[in-house]
Amino acid sequence: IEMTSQNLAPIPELYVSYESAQKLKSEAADLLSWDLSLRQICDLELLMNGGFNPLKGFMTEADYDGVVENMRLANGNLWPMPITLDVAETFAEGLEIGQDIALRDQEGVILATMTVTDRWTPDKSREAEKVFGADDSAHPAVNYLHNTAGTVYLGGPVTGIQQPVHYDFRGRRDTPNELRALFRKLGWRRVVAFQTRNPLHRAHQELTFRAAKEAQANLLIHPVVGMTKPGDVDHFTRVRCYEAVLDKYPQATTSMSLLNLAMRMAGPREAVWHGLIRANHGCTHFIVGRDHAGPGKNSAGEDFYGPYDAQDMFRQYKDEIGVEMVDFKHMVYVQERAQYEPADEIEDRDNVTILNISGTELRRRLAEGLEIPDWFSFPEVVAELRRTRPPRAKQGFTVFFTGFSGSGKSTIANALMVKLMEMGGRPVTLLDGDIVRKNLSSELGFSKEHRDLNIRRIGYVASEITKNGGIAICAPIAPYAATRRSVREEIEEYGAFVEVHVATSIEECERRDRKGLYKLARAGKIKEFTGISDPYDVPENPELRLETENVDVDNCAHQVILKLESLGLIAG
Ligand code: PPS
Repeated sequence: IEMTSQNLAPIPELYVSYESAQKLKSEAADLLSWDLSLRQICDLELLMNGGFNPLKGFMTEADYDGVVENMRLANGNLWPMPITLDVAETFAEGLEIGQDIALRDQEGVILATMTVTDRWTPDKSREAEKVFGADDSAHPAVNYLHNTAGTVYLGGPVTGIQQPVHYDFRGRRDTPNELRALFRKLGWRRVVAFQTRNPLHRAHQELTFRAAKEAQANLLIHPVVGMTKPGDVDHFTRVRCYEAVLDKYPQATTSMSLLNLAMRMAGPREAVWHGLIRANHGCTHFIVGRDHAGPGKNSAGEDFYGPYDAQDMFRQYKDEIGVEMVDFKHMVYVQERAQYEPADEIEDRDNVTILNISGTELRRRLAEGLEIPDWFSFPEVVAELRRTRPPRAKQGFTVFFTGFSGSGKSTIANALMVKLMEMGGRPVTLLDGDIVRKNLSSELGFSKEHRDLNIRRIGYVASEITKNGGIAICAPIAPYAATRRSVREEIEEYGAFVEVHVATSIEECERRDRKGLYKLARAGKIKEFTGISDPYDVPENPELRLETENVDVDNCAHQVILKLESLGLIAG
């Protein structure tokens, strides 16, 4: 593909002029407002700036159906990913078709208006099956679909008022038209884009450099800074790493721009989507690697997609995507020759030593403070990673007890706290069920909504403590698996989450009945009582399961300490 002057011409944006925007902004004070989620803000930004061209707004039902079923908009255009405005049912109910609503960021700043032409309740299981390949909540986007996204979708054209505000790396963010203008100015006629959500090490630098050489193109490092896979290295750290790596390319061949995309980890469909987005950003080539945008393992422990499914699908639609695929050469280090080589082109294979450090191994070495060799990465990158990922014994973490009322959670949690305080080193906070209900959640009852809210509050406080290097011990009932999982994800961004199931049986709890609550529950005097008249999802894979019958408290707390030691969270 050779870029013509035509495809570096500006692409359509959804913004109105400055004057119209001012007018719209004041008129919008009377409109019903929807406060956008973080993911919706990412989507809206790319809708408005043309990154999602040809979309003109959040999808209508007809576009959504086409996209879900066969990756095509109602007009036949290729588009693999639903871009929908999911809202709460209560919000949707109050709307009339044809009505304009204001779309606001999380501080209330109005970013756009939308004319609601469509409102429907999607079949989320169908969406999961068709778009992500399985209705399995181990997939981060399926989990989001079922547990975070609203139940009703709204569709309709968007009128852009202003870009979402970013205070970080402002000089590194470009709209599609800004990149097109840059390429025009630099005279870059062929540009190969590299999509990434991970820090770049030597192998990436080698492969992107080779890809650019092969395509006789300039290189655009185009990392995602919107939303990536839960647990990824935060984008602040990554951008500092990318900046260090930029210096390693021959001068003036390579540029970097940050993309505020919310990834879905949809493998093959995602690769096609990424290609369309890069075409909009003025690129001519796109690198697709092994397991592109892979979501990891499904709940049966198998990969969601085959390693080369993304490349196959990209090839299938290549004429419509508008960028040419450069398939990723898996690069490995050949010790005897002290250089990186494509894994499938190694000469004299039987007589050389091939070295490789997987992502998992890298995380392990960071967590344990072990050596990361020079052949693997750049010293500047390793230094950045060590700054954000200190060894585990210096990071904050959360111990999250869950179990029935009267199972012994609080007692064990208290004993654990005292033992940790005896050891010293990090501040410890106990967020016991009863304490939280007094200080944070005094207005809440025991409905599903209220319990979820209660656990989310605990999770929020624990994540802040973990982020700041402390130890949070939580001891609520926390009966719902999905809520526990979302708390886990929130905390794992900053440190370890150690789930401890206090597995005392309901019969034993009732027999002990320390607070006399079971008696009241049996008599119907307490409604929605966990284990009696309300559900409890038994944790499937807790880090530790404690049997408390015939085991004393000290021993239970000691088992937790041993677990923490084996996880490297406290020095042995
Ligand atoms: S939850 O579900 O996680 O929000 O519950 P939690 O905040 O841990 O609160 C549980 C304590 O509240 C008392 N209690 C009840 N528990 C369960 N179901 C009902 N309906 C209920 N009503 C009051 C009970 O004493 C729990 O304390 P623990 O420490 O768990 O025994």
